[in-house]
Amino acid sequence: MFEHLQPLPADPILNLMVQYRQDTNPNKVDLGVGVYKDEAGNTPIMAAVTEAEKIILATETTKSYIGPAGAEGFNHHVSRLLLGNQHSVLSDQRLAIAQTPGGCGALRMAAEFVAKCRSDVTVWVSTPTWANHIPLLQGAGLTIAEYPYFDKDTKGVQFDAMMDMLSKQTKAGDIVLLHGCCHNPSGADLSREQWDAVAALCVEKGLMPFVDIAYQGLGDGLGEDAYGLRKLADTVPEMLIASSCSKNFGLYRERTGAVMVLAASAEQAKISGSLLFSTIRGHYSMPPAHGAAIVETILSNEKLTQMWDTELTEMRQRILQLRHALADQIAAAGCEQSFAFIPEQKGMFSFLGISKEQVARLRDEYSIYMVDSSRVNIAGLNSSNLDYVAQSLTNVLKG
Ligand code: PLP
Ligand code: TYF
Repeated sequence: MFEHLQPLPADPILNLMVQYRQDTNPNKVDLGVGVYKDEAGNTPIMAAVTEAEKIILATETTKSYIGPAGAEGFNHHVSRLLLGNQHSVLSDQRLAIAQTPGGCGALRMAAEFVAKCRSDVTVWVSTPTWANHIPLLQGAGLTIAEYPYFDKDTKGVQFDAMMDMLSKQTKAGDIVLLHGCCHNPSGADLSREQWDAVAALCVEKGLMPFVDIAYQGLGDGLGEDAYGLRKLADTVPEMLIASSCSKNFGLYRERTGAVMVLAASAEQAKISGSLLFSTIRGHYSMPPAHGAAIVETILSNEKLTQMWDTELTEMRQRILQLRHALADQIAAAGCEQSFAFIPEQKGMFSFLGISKEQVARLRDEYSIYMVDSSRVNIAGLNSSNLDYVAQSLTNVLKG
């Protein structure tokens, strides 16, 4: 049965973690996998999470099964965190929602759900997009096409080319995958006016938006980062959302996320929910409980919500400071190339815009790790390694 199998390549991002761990250089710097790090280079458990865990430990009475939709309280709070408390989608009961194992689980369940609705659908993804989007969507049998997104020259969004492609090459019923905020891997986000235009185009062309939001609160703020998602939910009749609590609650390994289907009516939302839950049953039956219990405990308690919000704000501000500091330090190191675009971008990632060979030199000669595309995790920088990174990059760019 297994003799004919050939080894497959490892996840290029997760594999960087392994390489980094094996490196014995005391100056090594990890700018690879997208996890938040503090000034000491640690990925801490948020204080609000620890407090919530104490409450859960003291009050939990059962570990009995829960069901494919997961915890109702978690779903209630997460839908409000994303859509806002007053959204008409909620009062009109046009939402079907399920707690999922992380944003990946949400993406895959949304894809499987779509494949059951219509197998001939095309999902349009940005060029580039998060590498995992491709296997998660293709694994459900969906066809993928790409729309232009990141502009290597301006370091922003090629918005005219994106709109041109989406208006001319798509057909009604096609799905457009959009990063809700903090685009992974480029850090280049749509402006509010651009979100408005995308929403109008979706209505005009009958396209269904599918928003992947994994960094809410790490760009401009919790509400600010949901602008595009809320605008779409205000505008279009149907929409999909995959959300993740991995980054903004620091719950990575607890696998906590949610999938949402916004339907045209309450009746269709109910039927969509039944299809979604049946899809989940066919994959993993029901999600793990602990991460969602933490999020529910935080968001249902005013004091803990405040504590979490304060901590998340500190994380966001630290990333922004690092963005400025990196651009400034590279300039101070005498680099001819400008990196002034870095503070303009959002969230954890930016492309340095250097070649694969230069990325390899930084890794092999300086023990600085980043994804081959030159994507860096800004949160991996701190005051002890910033100078070293800026100087090493400048050396490599000098040739
Ligand atoms: N979507 C994007 C764009 C991501 O970067 C990530 C990774 O963190 C996810 C979704 C889902 O992550 P997780 O499954 O860890 O919640
Ligand atoms: O892009 C990143 O680094 C994060 C973390 O299979 C991640 O989104 C990377 C790879 C993966 C799952 C999560």
